[in-house]
Amino acid sequence: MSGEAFDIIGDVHGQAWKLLCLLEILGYRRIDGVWEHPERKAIFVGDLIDRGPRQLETINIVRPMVESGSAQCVLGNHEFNAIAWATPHPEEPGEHLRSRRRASNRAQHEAFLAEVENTSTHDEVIAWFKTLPLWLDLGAIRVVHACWNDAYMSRIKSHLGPNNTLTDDLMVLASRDGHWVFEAVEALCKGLEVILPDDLSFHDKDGHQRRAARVKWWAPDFSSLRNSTLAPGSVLADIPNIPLPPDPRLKPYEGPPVFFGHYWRTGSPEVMTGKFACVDYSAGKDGPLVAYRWEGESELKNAHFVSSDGS
Ligand SMILES: [Mn+2]
Repeated sequence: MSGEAFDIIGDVHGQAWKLLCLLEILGYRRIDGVWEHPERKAIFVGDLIDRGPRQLETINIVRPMVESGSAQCVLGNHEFNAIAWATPHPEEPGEHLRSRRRASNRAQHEAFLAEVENTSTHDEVIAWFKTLPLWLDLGAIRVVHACWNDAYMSRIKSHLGPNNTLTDDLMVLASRDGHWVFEAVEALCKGLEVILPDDLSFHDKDGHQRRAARVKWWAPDFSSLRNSTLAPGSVLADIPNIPLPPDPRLKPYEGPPVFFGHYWRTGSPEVMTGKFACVDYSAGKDGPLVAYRWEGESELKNAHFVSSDGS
């Protein structure tokens, strides 16, 4: 085996216990308070926080790994939202970049706030989130939270801080609905969506009605709206088998394998294609925490997934 070997770990969402079990299975050991592996590095795909029962413990496992060089971690939409929640709005006194007036915003962030609100730890954790890159391009593999998109990445790259981080100025623009920076960060951290035709809609996992569906941006082509859409089975059959409307955001991907999280997958872990692997299998709910053990291959394999349900 040449070069480095990586374990790409899915969205933890505060499930520290599942993470500890997974690190054990992967052969990591805790040395002077830091989990490390003699031959491998971990990469977290983001969404460390929200939902689960052990928010700070999760941070206190991952952050020392990142700071010691035993792991890297990209920014997930939940870390992005946490920064926006904590950042005063520059133009609207008393407001924040993510509105605290909306009950759903607080509800989504409640497990995290319950552990840190009104403590200095909150500020420290947010300051650390601001150091997380939007994506990692390691040459032989690439990692992003939700969607690899060369067009948005090349457009935003020159505005980013060191190590592909969001600057304070970009945080403001990324929180302004309709701004291109908002669109770019949404794409990378939440994926791409298309509006469904003919008034089709469905209810998502949180019960919200959706008129737009996530796109399988990893698809080899976009010739069928039904086959390139991540809608629930109940509505999928009603989505017509027509090509997607022309969309400059959607181009067949060229490059090394891409790892990502975000999609709350279920069932046994499988690569999307030999070039794409999602490592989010709903650990934030009742699913296992999943890792992909990468050993240098350019064609990803199902046999390389490792999971822990915390038992
Ligand atoms: Mn996510």
